[in-house]
Amino acid sequence: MTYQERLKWFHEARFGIYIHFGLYSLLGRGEWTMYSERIAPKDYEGLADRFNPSPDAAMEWCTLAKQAGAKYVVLTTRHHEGFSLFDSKYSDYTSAKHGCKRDIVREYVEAARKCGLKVGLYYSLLDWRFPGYFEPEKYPESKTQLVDYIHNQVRELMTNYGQIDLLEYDGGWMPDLNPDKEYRINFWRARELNAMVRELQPGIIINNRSGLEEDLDTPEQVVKASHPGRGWESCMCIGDSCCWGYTRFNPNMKTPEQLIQYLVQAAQGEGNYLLNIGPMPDGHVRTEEIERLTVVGQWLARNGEAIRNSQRCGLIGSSQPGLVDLNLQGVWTRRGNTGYWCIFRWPGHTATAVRVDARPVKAQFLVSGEPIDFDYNEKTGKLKLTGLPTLPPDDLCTVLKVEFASEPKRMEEPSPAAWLFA
Ligand code: FHN
Repeated sequence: MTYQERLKWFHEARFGIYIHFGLYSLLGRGEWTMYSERIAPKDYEGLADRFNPSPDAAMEWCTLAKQAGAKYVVLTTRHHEGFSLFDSKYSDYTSAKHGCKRDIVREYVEAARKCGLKVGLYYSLLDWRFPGYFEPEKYPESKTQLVDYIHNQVRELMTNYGQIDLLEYDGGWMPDLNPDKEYRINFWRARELNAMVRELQPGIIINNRSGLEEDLDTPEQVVKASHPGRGWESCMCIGDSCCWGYTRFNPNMKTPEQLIQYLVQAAQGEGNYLLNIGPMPDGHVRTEEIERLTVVGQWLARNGEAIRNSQRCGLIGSSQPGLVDLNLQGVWTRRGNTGYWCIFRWPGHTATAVRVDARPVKAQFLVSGEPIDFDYNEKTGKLKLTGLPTLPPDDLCTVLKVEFASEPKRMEEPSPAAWLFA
């Protein structure tokens, strides 16, 4: 299978839901609590016996993801705290042996498949319980134990749950943030690890957080396109950036408008948006998150054509690195010769695009199909969509679909000041 073939579903999807759930969820202060508060394992591990998510939690996450218009989900099977949400021969510190005594990963994988979602598993390489992670030279045995342990657990995840579509490593950095990539790769024996994963799951997509580039770049809390041809996915919290796991007081929840803008920006760069939820201690999703995801899903149901399988668009407003041109209204996505102008800041009666190097043949509102009049000056490249309503038809983001005679590109200007005399 070629790289393009493996990534086909991923590009079609453009939108996924991340789920951070673990013992930290019981504390309500985010997933880094154990480390940030330096809670020793002996004092932390007691949480495991209180871990008892509702039996329908996994189905609730997946139903919500589907309702949000996501095409895949990614669950933290084991975060940095080290508690596994799956049954493991290599650890008793799991949801199968404590508290609810259930294999949450199995419930999740089954729920995702029932909902028709692609299955992603998150797995943290680092585990704060091992001194050998923090001080490998002082605790070499612990370091070896940790690395053997993660190889064994990843093998279990890749063997026991049928087809896994996406593996998202995390926590591959060194505690001193040593930037030497080769050191990290050797520390985790990442080449061997990923070769094993690919043998067990030939179609899988693997992210870049084991130190190896693999298939996907994964910028965090920002939307940042990789070079053309390379798969990428921006992951983001709904609330504050340190709150992936349930954070009871989480004041800065993004609005649905903001979430949709991030999704559109990812789509315009031919990338994906992985939006996180942090279920509550009982596994249910908080109302603030349900409400936002529902609105995003309603918008996507109407405007998905502009997002799924999107390609980069060379028009202004399409984030060409190094260029200062801005389109103030919104951004363009593209499929073939069709441009989708996703307008966040409604301009009123006329929407003007400049430096358009392709002849428009048809313009319409994406949702209603209602035609839009346009005026195009082939010489200057100015395109005006006219007769628009005073108020935006969609408060969240209105999409204007423009079919061009060829792939829409940015027109070269004879000189930077030429437009002053046009
Ligand atoms: O430390 C983690 C964090 O808790 C969260 O899981 C994110 C999600 O991508 N990754 C790490 C930071 O890069």
